[in-house]
Order: sequence, then C-alpha cells, then structure tokens
Amino acid sequence: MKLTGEQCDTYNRDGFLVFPELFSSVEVNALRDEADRLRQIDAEGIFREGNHGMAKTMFRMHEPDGPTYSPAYRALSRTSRSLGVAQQLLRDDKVYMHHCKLNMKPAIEGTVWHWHQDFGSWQKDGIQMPEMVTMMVMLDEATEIGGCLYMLPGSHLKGRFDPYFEDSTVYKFYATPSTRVKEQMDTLPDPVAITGKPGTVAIFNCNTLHASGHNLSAKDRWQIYLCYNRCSNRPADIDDPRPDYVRSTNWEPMTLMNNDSII
Ligand SMILES: O=C(O)CCC(=O)C(=O)O
Repeated sequence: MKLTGEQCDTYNRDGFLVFPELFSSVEVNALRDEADRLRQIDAEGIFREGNHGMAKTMFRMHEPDGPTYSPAYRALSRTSRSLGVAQQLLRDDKVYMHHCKLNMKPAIEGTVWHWHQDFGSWQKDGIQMPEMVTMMVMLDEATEIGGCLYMLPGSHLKGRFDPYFEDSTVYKFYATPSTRVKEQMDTLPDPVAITGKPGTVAIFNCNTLHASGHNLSAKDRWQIYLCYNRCSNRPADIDDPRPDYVRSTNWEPMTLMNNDSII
C-alpha cells in the first residue's frame, strides 16, 4: 500500500490520518482470538486493572522469543498496510518497532489517558529525533462513550512540551501539563474523536497531542498500537532502561510480509 500525495499532505498538516476498516473482519477476528488467548497467561508485559484484575495492556506480541508472541501480530506489524506505510512516512526502508502493545480498555472500568505526546516517554528512552510513527488498529468499534482516542490536529508542529510524570491514573506515563494543552487548544482546530468500526486504523506522529477518556460503555475497547522508528534513530544507551517489551533492543530492519499473512 502506498499513500497518495494528498494523504501525505494531510498527515503532515494534521499529524494523523484515519483509514476506515483497513483490516478485514476476518483479520480482526484472528487478532482478537489471539489477544483472548494471550490475556489468560501470566507474564511480564501483561498489566491488569480494575476490581477484577482484567488485562489492561499487553506488550510484545510481534517478537517470536517471548511468552506473549503471536504469529498474527508479527504479520500485522509487517504488512504493506502497516510497515510499508511507516517506511513511506519515515522516508526510510530500515525501520524497526520500538514497541507493540494492545490496550484493552475494559467496559465501565477502563480509565482515562491524559493528553500527551508519545515522544515525551520515548525521548527518555534515549531516542534523539521525534521522527516516529504509530499505527493504531481498532479491534472493537471505537466510540466516544467507549473511550476512543482524541487527536489535536496540528499539535505535532508546535514542538515538544516538557512532560510531567502522571502517576494518579492506572496508566503511569509522561503526560503534557494541562496549561500547555489548553494553550494549544485555544489556537488549533478542535480535537477530533477517532471513532470507527473494527479494522479502522489511525496513523499518527509521535508529537501529536492525543488522549482518551473513561470507557463508560458496556463494551470493551481493544486497540493495538504499533510504534515504528528508523533504525538510524535507535535509542542511545541510557542508565536504567525500561524493559525490552516497551523499549525494544531489536534494532534490525523489519522485512515486509505478504498482505494475507495475518490469517
Ligand atoms: O489506548 C488509549 O486510549 C490511549 C493510548 C495512548 O495514548 C498511548 O498508548 O500513547
């Protein structure tokens, strides 16, 4: 798959692009079945939340040497619709995956992600250049009541906002101070709700401000995140790096797989 010039212009202007139902229902079902299998296991790289200890996030389903491995997720990370688009947007054929994760925001209990730029965390991983792209794939219908993502168009062009460590939520991560977010909201177009049917994809820049709310609906909201980086932009050595499942140390270029390899 190749993006058109117009799609590239939209990505460069807004900091994100949405592709309705880019993956088929057969592919989505295969990925859901695998997620269902993996969430039963107890492994580093699977985090739980809520009163019932439900899996909230799992990592590293794309690498064959770990407990959370799934061939379907490896294939997902390497199709021309995922890796091919990342190579095009990063203008480089040598691309690796910083991490792959599934956020399973459970019905009623799944909670907020405050506004943030992903590069806030990735810079602390030792990555120098904010030139990374993330592909989000919906495994459920994403709705506003169900805690879909929101993107702030054009925010990736405003540079980096010094993050703070947000530890009041279940998800502890580097978020953007609310004063800075409000300043940007005063001047930029309104946030866009990234809603869609299962199989819908959003690709976004690592400096695009994004957030999501509580899942108030009766349905789980499962979304995969594939975070691509240029091999030449791999992290520098740092003290006390995060574990491999979230800061990959496999910096080999990924190779494309056939489009039908997920199923
Ligand atoms: O899954 C979500 O609702 C938000 C996830 C997110 O923003 C992130 O992982 O950076």
